[in-house]
Amino acid sequence: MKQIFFPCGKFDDEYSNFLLDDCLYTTGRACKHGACLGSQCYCNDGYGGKGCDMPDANECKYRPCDVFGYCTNTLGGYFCACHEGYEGDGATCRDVDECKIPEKAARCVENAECCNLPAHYTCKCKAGFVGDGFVECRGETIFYICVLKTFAKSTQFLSDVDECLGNTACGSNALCVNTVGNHTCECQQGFQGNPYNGVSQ
Ligand SMILES: [Ca+2]
Ligand SMILES: [Ca+2]
Repeated sequence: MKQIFFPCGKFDDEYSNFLLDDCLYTTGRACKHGACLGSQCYCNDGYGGKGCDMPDANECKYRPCDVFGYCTNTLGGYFCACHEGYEGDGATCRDVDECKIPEKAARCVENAECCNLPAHYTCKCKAGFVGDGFVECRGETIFYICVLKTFAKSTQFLSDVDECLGNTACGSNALCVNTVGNHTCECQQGFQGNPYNGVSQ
């Protein structure tokens, strides 16, 4: 409520009206059949107009609009409109299929697909791609290859045979060295020849 200066401590009916009805002070119009809150007159049921001084039915209380719409009461009538993301006359509202609107669908990057949702939409990466759909959808292929390579290596390691355990892997007098998945044959110091066939001093 606004501060009012009372000359000579006067407090007559005119001033008391200002105090009781802030709307009268701020807008110059009394809030006749309603409640004044923050300089706005909120009308009692059955009244309308800025000062709530006109008879008006609030049709909105009968919820005449679609569940996805909203109602605005007006003096002598009302109107319906749809919430954002819906289209129609308010009495009937249906979801907007943003994927059919070229400029919205174009926000989906390469390898993403547009998915319509109630009230909005999203961009989703296609199978085999990861990302948020709006900034990027990168391929998962490289990742898979790395995993497969690691898996193959570990499998190879686990299944490695130590050929050197048998005495037939290298030629006679040669040195056998086991490796992952294979082996090599080398000459011992002071020996000559092909270590795979046999060496001699
Ligand atoms: Ca009305
Ligand atoms: Ca939608």
